Amino acid sequence: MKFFSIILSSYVAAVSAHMSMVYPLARGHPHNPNAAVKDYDCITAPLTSSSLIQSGNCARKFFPCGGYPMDTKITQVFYAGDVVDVKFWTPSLPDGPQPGSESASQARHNGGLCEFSLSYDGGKTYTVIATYNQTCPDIFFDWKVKIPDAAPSCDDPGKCIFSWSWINAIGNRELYQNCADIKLVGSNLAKPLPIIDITRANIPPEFPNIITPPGDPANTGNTKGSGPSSSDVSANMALNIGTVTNTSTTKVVENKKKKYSTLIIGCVIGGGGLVIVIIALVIFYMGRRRNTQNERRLSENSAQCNNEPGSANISSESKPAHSVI
Ligand SMILES: [Cu+2]
Repeated sequence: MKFFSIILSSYVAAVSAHMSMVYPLARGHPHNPNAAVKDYDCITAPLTSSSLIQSGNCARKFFPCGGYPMDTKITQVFYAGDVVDVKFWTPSLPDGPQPGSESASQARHNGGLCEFSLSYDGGKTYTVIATYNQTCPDIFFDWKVKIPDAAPSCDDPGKCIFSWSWINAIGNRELYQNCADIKLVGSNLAKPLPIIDITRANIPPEFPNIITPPGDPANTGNTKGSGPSSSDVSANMALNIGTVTNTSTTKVVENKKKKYSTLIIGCVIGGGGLVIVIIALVIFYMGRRRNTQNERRLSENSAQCNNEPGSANISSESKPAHSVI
């Protein structure tokens, strides 16, 4: 027994015993059958800044995703609207939580701030889809994360990522991140999710903000904590991120069509009306012209009549030129 515990303690000492995401399976995770590399020693280590060559015994872990290559095969498929029960793993309890192991160290640093996010571009931009304050992470609990109903599909290997990032409550100021390669089946009518960035801190000079989030109120240090708070769970489940452009778009298109057809009908009616008005004007003008011509002809005739002898002199004053001296 003593021998076993010596072996166990040396194993624990050899690895960087912090936390990692085991469901969904992260890139580089020793349990991930499709991991391009399996990092037994340092999957749980924090990210490091460019000013450091390595972190403890671990090689430098770049942002994003610790610099691990994408999985060789993408087999983890999630659907829009799914509630994912995220699970964590720590090398000090390699077989997961066991009865009686609640007081074992998970190196969870009394929790802190966990953010779960989706990235559609391989970890450049993020949409945080769930936040757990104070008590996360902890291998003894599942952490519910809802894939937004309006999440668009993502089937571009290496680009579609389910990310867990963590800022620890106690200990060195650190930022942890694990990324799972996933395929996402969503609505084809969904718009790209809005950018809701993860908290980028604690790795200067890349992320110079130094943040210490509040920790688990149970203050259990590295052992089992109080788990996800009901207020965090309900807030995460109530999130409604993104938009699906189904009925509203169709309606907009229909309305546009309606508008255009009304406009066309209006134009036709208007145009027809204009033609009728023009024809009426032409008829009216022709009629008037004819009347004028008739009148002129009549007056010419009557003038001729006046000049003839014996005819009644209607207005002798108006014709002085004709008076004979
Ligand atoms: Cu640590």
